[in-house]
Amino acid sequence: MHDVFLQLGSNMGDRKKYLDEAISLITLELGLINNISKVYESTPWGVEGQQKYLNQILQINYKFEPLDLLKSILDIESRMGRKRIEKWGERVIDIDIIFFSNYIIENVDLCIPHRHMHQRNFVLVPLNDIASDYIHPKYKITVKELLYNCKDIESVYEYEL
Ligand code: PH2
Ligand code: MG
Ligand code: MG
Repeated sequence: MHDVFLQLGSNMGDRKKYLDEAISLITLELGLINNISKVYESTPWGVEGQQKYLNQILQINYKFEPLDLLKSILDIESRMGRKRIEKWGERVIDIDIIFFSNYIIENVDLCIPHRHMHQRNFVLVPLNDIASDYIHPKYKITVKELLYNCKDIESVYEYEL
């Protein structure tokens, strides 16, 4: 079994409903959820003029390999109505692989651990909720230390349900 951390993001329509729908599909189709962070709201990182994001991190047990997971995630995103029009465009759902056990994979289609995770509070804050002592396989420091070192100045707020 692989220990996988996924990040959910939504910044269109009923954002909380989309996070919950993704959680149901992931549980049914990918693997049991071990742990789940609180939901956080933040301004879109790297783009202007979009609705705020809700983000949440899940830890799941996954049986297969990274490319299988990527394929299933893209399939869930498209069934949930995600349209890919431009990079960092608004989306009903984004599901990103943050860690896949201690794998390090760096190619054009897939980068694990997530390429930018250590530079973004919207990833590190929820991840720190459930995996503060987890060690980044490439940088060899914990999530807690990544968060402490992170230069991102954007605030991430706990979302009141
Ligand atoms: N995802 C992006 C770009 N910017 N900003 C926030 N706050 N949350 C996200 O999930 C996010 C983003 C591209 O995937
Ligand atoms: Mg993303
Ligand atoms: Mg994505």
